[in-house]
Amino acid sequence: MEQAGTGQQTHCPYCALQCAMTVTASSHGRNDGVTITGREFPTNRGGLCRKGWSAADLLSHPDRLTAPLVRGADGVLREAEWDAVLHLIADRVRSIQAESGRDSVAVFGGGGLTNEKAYTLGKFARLALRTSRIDYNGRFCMSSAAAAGNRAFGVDRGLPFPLEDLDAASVVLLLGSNTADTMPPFVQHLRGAQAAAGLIVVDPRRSATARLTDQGKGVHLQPTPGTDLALLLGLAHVVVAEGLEDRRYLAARTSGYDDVARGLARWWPERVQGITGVPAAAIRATARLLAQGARSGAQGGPGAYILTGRGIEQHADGTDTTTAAINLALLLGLPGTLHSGFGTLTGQGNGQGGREHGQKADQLPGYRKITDPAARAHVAAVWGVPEDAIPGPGLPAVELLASLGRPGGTRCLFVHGANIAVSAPNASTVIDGLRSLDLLVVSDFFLSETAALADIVLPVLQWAEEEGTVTNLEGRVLRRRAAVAPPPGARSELWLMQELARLLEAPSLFSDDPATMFDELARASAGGIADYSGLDYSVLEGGAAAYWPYPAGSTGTPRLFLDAFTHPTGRAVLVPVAPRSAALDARVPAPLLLATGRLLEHYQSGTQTRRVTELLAAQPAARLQLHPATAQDLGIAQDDPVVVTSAHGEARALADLTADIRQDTVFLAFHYAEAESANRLTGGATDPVSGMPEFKTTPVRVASLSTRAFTDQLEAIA
Ligand SMILES: Nc1nc2c(c(=O)[nH]1)N[C@H]1C(S)=C(S)[C@@H](COP(=O)(O)OP(=O)(O)OC[C@H]3O[C@@H](n4cnc5c(=O)[nH]c(N)nc54)[C@H](O)[C@@H]3O)O[C@H]1N2
Ligand SMILES: Nc1nc2c(c(=O)[nH]1)N[C@H]1C(S)=C(S)[C@@H](COP(=O)(O)OP(=O)(O)OC[C@H]3O[C@@H](n4cnc5c(=O)[nH]c(N)nc54)[C@H](O)[C@@H]3O)O[C@H]1N2
Ligand code: SF4
Ligand SMILES: [Mo]
Repeated sequence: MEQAGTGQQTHCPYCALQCAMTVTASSHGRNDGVTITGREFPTNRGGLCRKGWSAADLLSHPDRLTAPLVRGADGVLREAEWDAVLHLIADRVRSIQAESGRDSVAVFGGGGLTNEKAYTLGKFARLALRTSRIDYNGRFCMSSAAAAGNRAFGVDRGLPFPLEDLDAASVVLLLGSNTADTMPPFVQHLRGAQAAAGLIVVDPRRSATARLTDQGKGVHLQPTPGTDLALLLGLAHVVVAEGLEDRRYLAARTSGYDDVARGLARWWPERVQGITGVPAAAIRATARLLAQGARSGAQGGPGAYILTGRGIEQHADGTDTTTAAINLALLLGLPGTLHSGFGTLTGQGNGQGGREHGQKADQLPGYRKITDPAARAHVAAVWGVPEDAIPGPGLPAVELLASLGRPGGTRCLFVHGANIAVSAPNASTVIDGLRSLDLLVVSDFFLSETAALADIVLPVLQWAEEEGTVTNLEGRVLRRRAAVAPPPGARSELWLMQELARLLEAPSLFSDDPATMFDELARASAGGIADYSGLDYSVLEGGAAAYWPYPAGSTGTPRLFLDAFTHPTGRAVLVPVAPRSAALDARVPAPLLLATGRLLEHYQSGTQTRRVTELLAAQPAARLQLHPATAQDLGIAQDDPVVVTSAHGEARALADLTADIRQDTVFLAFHYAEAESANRLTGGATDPVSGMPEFKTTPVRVASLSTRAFTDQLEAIA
């Protein structure tokens, strides 16, 4: 650890941009006066957002958990000794499994965990708990993009090129992504496209990112939520109908063109306008703009990029919608070229690495499939166990959460790095499920809403208190460094997994040394898709630009696909997709459509940012964005308390009238808990391929609280 007073070079605790920062501890006292400064790095270029600047508050926060908590018979959580608590957990796990089988114990992980922790958690579930049931919050985040990327390219690395490549682009299409709020320093990389009048933003709201297109810098398309698939088919229709596709590229580098082109015939712009509300002329103009950028890129000039965010992915048809975006990119010849490309913007701090090393239900380290005999044999050899010691595939997140407390379902759950009581869909049902468990063990550094429901809470280390690696949105592996001393009483997650594994007599190595677990991860990933086997802490220490795959003897892969795609044929696959008619019908007599998402000032379930004074002061309460015309119809004025009701529940918020949103759409951020929780409204529908919940389009009714009280009275009288 660094001496007090000298800066430690590390990266931000929050999102996948992983901005580089220097954290300097004060020379007196623990963590008081820790300072954070932005550091020069190709992704953030010295910039940080408000969350990054204020992240030091997390380190010295009075709410910090510093001793394990155990719920007594009276229902109260009380401090206890580590040793006793770990024995208690091991005993309870053994007795629950003896009664109800190994799969009655489950694990829920997170995309914010370092690579070392995510890898160890997957191993801990399979070899110490001996359960198949592990999944994580990335299912709610990157799963649709991952499924679409795997299907088209044979690999899922969010950006298959360094972020700096975007700087030279003349056209960038951002689909359902609000980076101006969700990754503010990223916006620097859009300046080239803005200067060329080529920034295209697709969002039902005139978001901060959509406003970057103002003053002739580009185009904002504002479709009805959940209609992006039709919009993308419309854009692709124009490309094919006007002969704008890159025929040479399609013939040399792809398969599946004929089927997809045939299916596009039905999606002429006027029809698409009827579904999406985006004018046919704008669809044609956008397709031509993209094609112009693509042609320029193919000739070595400034090219075109298509990028997706959660706005188009977090739907029950998110995989097909992302596939439609990839098809459009392939028709234009963008992926796997030097001046153009396709990518998806990963969300959580280790959202990329966290989805590669085995905390997914169907996965082993190195992005291997748990059902693949060769993968199982390789990992079993690294772990030093017989292959049949590794369980088969478990349940994806939504199914896992639905199994909580059910007869024959899950009786015990370990949560590491997720606040599912706030962030999972249909949160009220999830909370009931958590309450009905025989044993809920939550590891966190704050008493999150999920931890508050636990039988046992384990206080762990955070970000600037421990060593580890994360893989940023570009697929680049970075060192996170310890900069301050942890509070006495809190312990590292690697340590507690090591101790529990020993008590549960796990047949393999569990070490609390991050470098040791990284080296094992590297070996386990060797020969896999996400191969880290050429990396270790000393390589990363040297500042190597470590883009995976990074097999032993290589220097990594900043740009994937330049020679070939990852499928055995070397070709990318165009997959025919179309809206399921049910999905379109469901929207027809639509009341209002609720879209959910993020604010600049808060992070995710808000466990961290609602505790930072400056951020809470800026956004203290849930606000429902709605159009003034809609508000007038409903008799709602600015700042009125409103109640939002869906088929799944209701939530409260303050009305925020803005002409920046469609009249048929309302928007609520999901950073708040309890009565203000957006996920009381979202339901259980999931994407059939990825298991992604429908977060972005929920039919709702909105009423002012006073009107609502009046109708309730009427109903009571009737
Ligand atoms: N400030 C902040 N930054 C964050 C996070 C955070 O919580 N707070 N979280 C991080 C994480 S984990 C993630 S995944 C990323 C997410 O980053 P983004 O994907 O940028 O974030 P969202 O706000 O979820 O959604 C983006 C936009 O999608 C729009 N949208 C909603 N429905 C639709 C639709 O049907 N179609 C289209 N085209 N657009 C739609 C919303 O209006 C919103 O502006 O952000 C990361 N960065
Ligand atoms: N309605 C709606 N819901 C959504 C979304 C949406 O757009 N709309 N977005 C979804 C998306 S994209 C995401 S990524 C999820 C995120 O949802 P969550 O998983 O709830 O995200 P966080 O709030 O980051 O929760 C992380 C928790 O783990 C703790 N933590 C942080 N680091 C560590 C660590 O290293 N170890 C341990 N043990 N704990 C740690 C934090 O204090 C916090 O309590 O939400 C999803 N939910
Ligand atoms: S953009 Fe993301 S990584 Fe950068 S400072 Fe903000 S939260 Fe941190
Ligand atoms: Mo996310």
